[in-house]
Amino acid sequence: MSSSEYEKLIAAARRATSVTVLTGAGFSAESRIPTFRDKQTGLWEKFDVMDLATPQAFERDPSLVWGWYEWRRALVKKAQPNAAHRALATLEKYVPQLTLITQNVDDLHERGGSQGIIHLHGSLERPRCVHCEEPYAHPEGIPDVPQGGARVEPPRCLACGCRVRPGVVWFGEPLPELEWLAAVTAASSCEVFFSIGTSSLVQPAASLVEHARGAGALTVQVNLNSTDCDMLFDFAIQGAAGEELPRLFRAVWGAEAETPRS
Ligand code: BV8
Ligand code: ZN
Repeated sequence: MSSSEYEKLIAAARRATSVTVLTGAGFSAESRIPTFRDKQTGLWEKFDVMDLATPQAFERDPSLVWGWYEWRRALVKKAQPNAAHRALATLEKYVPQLTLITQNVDDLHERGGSQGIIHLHGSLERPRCVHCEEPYAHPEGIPDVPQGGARVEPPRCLACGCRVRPGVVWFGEPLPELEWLAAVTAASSCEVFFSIGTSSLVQPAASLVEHARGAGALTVQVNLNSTDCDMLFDFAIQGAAGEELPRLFRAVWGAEAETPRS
């Protein structure tokens, strides 16, 4: 993006009092959490995400799928929120109406200090019974899954004895209604819509930018690479979220991200 373009973005965004942000797996990449586009490693190397993140996969091989989620949960537990998480959390103090919508199932936005996060695709921290939907509480501590991954037998529901499943939205499953409604409302009523760290390939989350455009919002994409949806955005900043967000939020709102609490 040219410097004059960047100045235009700063001037336009500065007037905004309502901002909606959609984040994807790229937001957690600088916390060393692999994205969906990254090649899988270890036991998962020969599986496509689509072969693991579906109800059919869990039905077919519950230990393989539960092991993959426990391996991912261990990665998140060992990870720290990055500069992008902190910059976004700080922005809440500068923008009167800031809504954060995430496709991510990790809790790094929460641990980075953001509030009131809309999780469109569920959370690793909310497993539930596959049959009676009874919530299940993970045991304390970091799941003990070997580096290369392993099959792990899912725990059993304390209420009915059926298997516990990850609390995420799998491909082919509907998004949680209230969260989706809140996300569409926030995208359709903001002055600036940011889409950060997402390949914009997964629906219906990727359609939120259309709702924002339809409502006349200024649309901004921040992504390490260009995506197939670049042309849907008024501004497309190519760079790492951990570098671009602190820079942009400082330039627009004078937002200074706090130094990480030790
Ligand atoms: C639905 C939870 C309907 C699980 C996820 C056939 C049947 C049914 C549905 C469909 C179908 N065909 C298509 C669909 C729709 C389907 C879909 O979109 N498929 C895609 C593959 C085409 N959608 C669904 O199935 C949805 N449900 O449609 O239901 C319905 C209605 C009523 C009744 C029944 C059914 C459900 C979709 C949710 C799937 N679950 N996650 C889990 O996590 O395991 S999606 C998963 O992908 C994650 O949430 C992830 O966040 C999300 C999207 O990926 P991204 O976040 O964009 O991550 P990605 O790796 O792709 O990209 C990372 C980006 O970051 C890259 O662009 C990279 O350049 C950038 N980046 C990297 N580093 C950085 C960076 N950017 C900035 N800074 C950096 N440092
Ligand atoms: Zn149950």
